[in-house]
Amino acid sequence: MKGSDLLVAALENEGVEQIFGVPGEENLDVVESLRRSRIKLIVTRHEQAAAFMAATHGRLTGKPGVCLATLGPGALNLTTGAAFALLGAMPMVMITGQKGILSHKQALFQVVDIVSTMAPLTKMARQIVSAATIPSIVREAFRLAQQERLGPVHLELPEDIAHEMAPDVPLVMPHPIEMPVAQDAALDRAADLILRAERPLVMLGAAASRPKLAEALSQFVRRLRIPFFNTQMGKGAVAGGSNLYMGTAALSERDYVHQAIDRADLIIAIGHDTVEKPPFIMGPKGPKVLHVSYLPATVEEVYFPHAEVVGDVGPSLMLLADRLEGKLKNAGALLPLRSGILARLIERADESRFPLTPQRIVHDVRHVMPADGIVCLDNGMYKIWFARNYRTQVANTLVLDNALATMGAGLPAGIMAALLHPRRRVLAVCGDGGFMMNAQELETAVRLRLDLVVLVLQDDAYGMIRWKQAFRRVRARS
Ligand SMILES: Cc1ncc(C[n+]2csc(CCOP(=O)(O)OP(=O)(O)O)c2C)c(N)n1
Ligand SMILES: [Mg+2]
Repeated sequence: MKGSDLLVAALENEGVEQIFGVPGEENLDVVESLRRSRIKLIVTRHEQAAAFMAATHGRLTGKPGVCLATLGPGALNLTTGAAFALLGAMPMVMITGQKGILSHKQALFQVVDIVSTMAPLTKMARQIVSAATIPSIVREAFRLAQQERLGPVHLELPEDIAHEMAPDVPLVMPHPIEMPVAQDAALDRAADLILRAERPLVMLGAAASRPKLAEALSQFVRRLRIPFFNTQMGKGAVAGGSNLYMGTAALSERDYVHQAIDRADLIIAIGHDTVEKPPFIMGPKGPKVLHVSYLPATVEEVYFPHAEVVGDVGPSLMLLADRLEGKLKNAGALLPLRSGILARLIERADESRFPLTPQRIVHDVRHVMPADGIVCLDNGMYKIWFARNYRTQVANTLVLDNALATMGAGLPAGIMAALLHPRRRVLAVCGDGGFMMNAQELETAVRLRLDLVVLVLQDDAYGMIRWKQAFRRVRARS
């Protein structure tokens, strides 16, 4: 078996069904091996879009998406996607080609040190130097990508290693990822904090959006009846239709939802990841924070929890609910603020002026999207409005990036969502600036015959930047 055949067999062994990318000369063996496999190679019009698609596959399924590029220029085009997946904690495997490493007949033509380039952008970046190691390296890559904290990995397969005959090496079988549940002592301390709280509030952060967590989170909220809000990337982890939903923190302070945050004496932060623009700013005064997540909190100037529950979040939350259900006298203390906060969200939502108010756009999009329809956002001014005003009823139906916050990912993310869910309605919402950063992928969407709608918000500007410039001018005058 050739190295490339072994690579493709190892990818099939991981359940990979499609790979996104643009091949080059150095991937020819891999492309041939793919042709003879069950895996579909989906050619995109730019490698960056391929990486955005693969990362979004990881985000929406919990299983790594795979993308492919050639050496040098192709591989470099994956880097923004690598950063997108790293900051956004999206499992992804990137495979790139390279010139032969056993001889250098083309000298250094197109050769760039991609492994070093990828190192700070991934959880692992490795060159494969012998075909015999492919099964174990591929298994390790997938294991790492889908183990908390999820993220991207990179494998470089030089063309001579892809072409060489490999000895008969068995594949390594995957098994479910095991994760310990939080310790009793930590759960007891957390339960005590929550019992003593007078005005508790739950916050759902980015890691709360892990697809496998939706059911346990909803149960936790239903069992304890503590009102909750979410960060931008935690949006939709629990149905926003719930009568305990208090809003989304689209800004770091003085947003509507901060009326509740500022009054809380305990915030139970589930899955908060400090890659997000802070949903609130911790200071010496203010609420106590209990961090519940897969991994310990990263301590930052604006986030330094007082206690932690670390472990597999779903089962840990169930154990916490077992200790507290029916015992919380103050669970609903902040609920009276709810109607006032949510009322602000529908202000100006039916105004008929032109250009449309952002509130009207969000309102109308919600109106035409079915409950399970998926909206994928690019980055621009409108993202804040969608984050704050769009009400979600189903987990993972508003896909946005509040971590790298890169322009250009909206359309590729929408393409991936439409591929994964051909029967659900999918809408990509992009600014005119962000849309043009990957507009070429419209051809990919058409070629794939996807049922995908793209809403382009035309203001003939990089609106977000124009807004900040205006803000500065006003400040300079005053
Ligand atoms: C790749 C990238 N380049 C630049 C930025 C900085 N940036 C953030 S928002 C923005 C403007 C976006 O313009 P547009 O897509 O038209 O949306 P609008 O704000 O006008 O609604 C820019 C340039 C970015 N986030 N990502
Ligand atoms: Mg614009």
